[in-house]
Order: sequence, then C-alpha cells, then structure tokens
Amino acid sequence: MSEGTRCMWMRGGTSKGGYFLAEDLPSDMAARDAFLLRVMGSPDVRQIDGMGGADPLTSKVAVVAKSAREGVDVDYLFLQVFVDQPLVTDAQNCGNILAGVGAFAIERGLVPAKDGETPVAIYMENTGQIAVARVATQGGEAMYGGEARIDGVPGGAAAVPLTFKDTAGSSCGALLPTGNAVDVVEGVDVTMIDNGMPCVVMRASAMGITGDEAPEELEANAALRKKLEAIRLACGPMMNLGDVSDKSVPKMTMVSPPVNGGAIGTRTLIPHRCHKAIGVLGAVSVATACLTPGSPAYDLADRGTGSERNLSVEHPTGEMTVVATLDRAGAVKEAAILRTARKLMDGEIFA
Ligand code: NQM
Repeated sequence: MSEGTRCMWMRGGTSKGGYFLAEDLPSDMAARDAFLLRVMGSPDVRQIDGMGGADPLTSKVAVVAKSAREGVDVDYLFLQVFVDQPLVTDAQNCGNILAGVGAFAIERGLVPAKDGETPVAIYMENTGQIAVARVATQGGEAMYGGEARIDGVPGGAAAVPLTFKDTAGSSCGALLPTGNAVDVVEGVDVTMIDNGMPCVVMRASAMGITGDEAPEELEANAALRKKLEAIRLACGPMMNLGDVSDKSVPKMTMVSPPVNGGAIGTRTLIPHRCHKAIGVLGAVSVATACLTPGSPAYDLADRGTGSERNLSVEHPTGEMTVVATLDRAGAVKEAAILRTARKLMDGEIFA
C-alpha cells in the first residue's frame, strides 16, 4: 500500500477543499501539482477517482505554514485544482477557503488558542496581503458549532469574521489596472477592477440577461458564455494578467438592480462555471465597483452613505454583506466579511 499524506478536509465559507501543512506536500512544484490532481481526481468532469466534488468550488487546496513574517501567524497559499483540465493554479486567491485557515492552524498547533476567540493573522501568499480571521476557541481548541449563518450553507456554525486591508491591486498592480473606471471591450461597458480579486464588472442588461437567472440557465446559454469569454480574454492583458486562457481569473460579474433589498444583484462566471454564490474577495471587488463613480455598477447600486457601508451583494443563493470602510477620498481602505467554516475530516490521503 502506498504511504498516506496528512490532510484535513474542511468547508471554508461556501467552498470546500483539502488543507495541508506545506511540510507535508512535495517541495517540487511539478510533483506537488501532480499529487494534488490525483487527490482531487482531475482531470475528469466527475472527479470520480478523487476527493473533488466535480465543481471548481469543491476542488480547492490550502497550503499552510508557520510564518516567519513580523506580526503574522501563518502563511497561506491557495491552489485551484481545475476539474476538467490537468491544471493547478496559484493565479488567484480564495477568501472562502481562507475562512478555514485559522482553525486549521490551531488544529495543527501552529497558533495557540486563546480563551473565547483567537485572532489569526494570515499572509495570503497568492497576493502578498494580510487578512485577519477571528476563530472561536475554547479550552485550547477551535470551535465550529454556533448560530452564525451564511447564505449558501445550510444551518448555523461558529462565526469567522474576516478582515482585509490594502487589497487594492492584489494581482493587477492597481485597483483600476487600465486607469479607467469604465472601458469599452467587445462593445460592452466594463469596469476592470481588483480589490483582492481581479473582476470584470458589467451590466447584466448589456449581456442580454436580466441578472436573476439561475446558474444552470446561464451555463446553458452558449451565446452568453462565448461573449463573456471573448471579453475575458481581451481584458486579461489589459489587467496585467497576460494570457488568461488557462487561468481562473478574471472573474466575470454581471450586475443588476437588487431584488431582495440588497445593494446590487450579481451573477458571476468563475470563469467557465456560474458561481452558486459569489467569492469573498470577488464580492469585495464588486462592492468596490459599486462605490466607483463611472462604473456600470455605480448607478445600479444602493450604495448607502457615510464612512462605513454595509453593501449586501445579492447572488443566486442569497447575499453576502461586505462591510466597507472608506477613507476621506471615498476609497475602500478596509473590508470585512462574515464567514463560517467546519472541519469535515482529518486523516491521511492516498494519491
Ligand atoms: O473571491 C470562487 C469561492 C471563490 C473565490 C472563485 C473566493 C474569493 O467562492 O475570495 O472565495 O471565485 O473562483 O471560493
């Protein structure tokens, strides 16, 4: 029998995946990626020979190590394992999988648990930025049970508040990588924006949809997907991301007027499947577009007033509230999101 590798499976926010200590994975990148493809069962649309759930949102990996950085507890590298292609990419971050990193670090003894709550400062290696996760802890252990609810996950769990600072230009070098709040690409007004996640934001109406369709309906709309992909491929180099044909960024978000009392309606392609909700940093970037004069999202959004805005980003399974703190010039300087996480399995994986 082949040797197993230590691994924890966790739900982080509305995503799910394998959490590994960096020291438990092959140090050679090609060997690591080959191992992770075997772990997930990729490439295969059903991922039948692995742990992946046949969806990009359940084919994710966190690689965690104790940090040597000042004021930081752990380093977190996010890896997206493609479902139907033999690709593993670190070209994007993931704020949902991030939600489990603090608890995982406590479970593996990298961070001592305090009584009541343990703040864990996490360096996000994909983008070189720091997030703080507040993990519920008791008796030296991470707690998962509780009453906090997030849309897209049934039932309650312990709250994991996440705070992000200085995420502008995380992958693209600037919040608005083209220098413009709006550009016309393939005849459509778009905002190319990166406040933690590279996103292309456009009006749903400009793409011939209302914006409240079900994800399956959008995935079945071949003309829409072709048009979105043409825009995405054109935007990649304009966003300093180069050729994005094999990348999972930028995300493509179509915005519409809110229908459930929120700030904005969204449907997001990530980029070839329609997200059942919206990514965490994706939501921060879209909320920032809502606050950017000139963006196609600006006039559609219910933006609120004041230096702290609660922007409820509606998505196919509910909403995600981004709490954005603005500086004097009206730029988003800090964003907070409530997530939950759950330990599902701890053991050894055989690849
Ligand atoms: O934007 C999916 C997710 C994500 C990413 C994706 C995420 C984020 O929901 O921070 O969380 O956009 O591919 O896990």
